[in-house]
Parts: sequence; structure tokens; C-alpha cells
Amino acid sequence: MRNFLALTLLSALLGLTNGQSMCPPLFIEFFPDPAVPMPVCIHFAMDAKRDWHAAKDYCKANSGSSLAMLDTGNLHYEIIDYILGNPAWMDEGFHIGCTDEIHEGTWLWTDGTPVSTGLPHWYPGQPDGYTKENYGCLYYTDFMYNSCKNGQMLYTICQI
Ligand SMILES: [Ca+2]
Repeated sequence: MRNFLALTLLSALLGLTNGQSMCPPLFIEFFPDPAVPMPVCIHFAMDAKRDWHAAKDYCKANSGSSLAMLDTGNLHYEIIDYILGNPAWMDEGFHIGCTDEIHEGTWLWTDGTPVSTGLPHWYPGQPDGYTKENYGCLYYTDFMYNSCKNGQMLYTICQI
């Protein structure tokens, strides 16, 4: 295991020096923490709108990724900047990997960790909608966290 980690780190550093992406095809590199040389790999799935569960399955089927978990470092705001750089995306919403479907009001990422509350991630007044809105999304025009309606069809942000 230690050798595998060393090799992974070495290939990551080599990837950095030769300019090749360390992310799989379709995934974009983000470096939200300057102290961490490994990228966060993000895929914006713009081919179709899906409900949250289909979005989660779509990510898993694409390089084993997860719906995006954006509490880390500057990642959320770097993704906001990226979305705002694509004018065609500005009237849209995007599924991310948090939900309170298991226990109303208890928002968890899909890896089971608690989601931050309030600013700077959640839009003021969000989450709302009680049991009718159990799925986290980034919603126009600010792309802060919102609770989106159950079954709502949106684009998807996957993360490795
Ligand atoms: Ca809810």
C-alpha cells in the first residue's frame, strides 16, 4: 500500500512537471488548496439533465466519481468562477453531493460527512422546502448551495 501511494504521488508530481492532466478524460483539474499538489478532478455533465439519484449513478459510472463535495478550501468558489465563465450555463442549476433524505434537516455529503451550514456556502435562507427539497444543488444566478426539489432535473457536477 505504501509503495502504491508513493507511486501515485510520484506520478502526480511527474504529471505536474510535464503539463499533462492528472484527471481522467472529461474531468478538469482544480487546485483549491495551493499547499496540496494533487488536483481535484471535476466533470460538468452537460449532456443531459437528471434527477439527483440518476446524477449520482452517472458520476459513479464515469471513472467511479462522486457528486461534487464542495466544502473543501476554495473549491466551491473556484467552481462558481468556472460556471460564470460559461455564459450558456448561467440560467442553470447543478446537482452536488449533499442530501437530507435520510433525516430531514440533517445535511450530509454522500461520504457521510456533515455539510457546512450558512455562509459562505449556502444562499441565505437555504436550505428550505423541508421534505419537498432534499437534494443539494448550485443554483443560478449565484451558484451558492440551495436545496433543490425532489426529482428536479438539473445538470451534474462529478468529482474525483
Ligand atoms: Ca429537506
